[in-house]
Amino acid sequence: MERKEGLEIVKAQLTEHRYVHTVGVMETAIQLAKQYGADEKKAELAAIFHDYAKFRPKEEMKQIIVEEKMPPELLEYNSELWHAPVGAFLVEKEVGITDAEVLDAIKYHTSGRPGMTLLEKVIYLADYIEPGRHFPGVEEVRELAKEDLDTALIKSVQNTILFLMKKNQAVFPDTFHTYNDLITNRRID
Ligand code: DGI
Ligand code: FE
Ligand code: FE
Repeated sequence: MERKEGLEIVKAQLTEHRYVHTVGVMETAIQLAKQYGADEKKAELAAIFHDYAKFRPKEEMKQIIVEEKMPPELLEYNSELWHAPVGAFLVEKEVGITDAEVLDAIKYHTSGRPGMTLLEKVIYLADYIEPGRHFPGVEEVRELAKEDLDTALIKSVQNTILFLMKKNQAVFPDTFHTYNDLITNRRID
């Protein structure tokens, strides 16, 4: 699919703000893919569609999680987590994207998972550091991303866990598992 067509499809699903975010993720993902040797076209496609389901009604997402036998524990955690696996399902069904690597990058863009692929890491990180993001710590992760993908990823997962804990929110187990997997396989000092 061409970039223009993908962006038109996704624009209809999103608010203007979320669409601008999506374009930022796309540009950042292509740049990271170039830098770290991931497939640039797959990075572009996954980035364009990563938040496709962001504004679906909660009831619709809940129904898809149940009917498609997605992990039921998703329903016990923040509904913000749902748009990632539901998005992967819907872009296959409604848009006709079938590339499993692209679909997984969409599916795991919020929580990550142990053993993330290069493409999954690129999309997770691009979502975190795209130019429209302005939260504390993002600049540090942008700097780390220039040097080392895993180091930047570890910092962004740490920041996410700390952010949730400071707000007394539950942390989805896959988010911890992602952190443990990355930190076990690489030390940062
Ligand atoms: O969709 P975006 O806003 O671009 O970014 P995202 O897909 O990374 O979603 C971020 C939201 O998801 C944010 O509100 C925090 C929430 N979130 C991310 N990881 C976890 C989480 N919520 C819980 N409860 N547990 C998590 O591990
Ligand atoms: Fe998202
Ligand atoms: Fe996003």
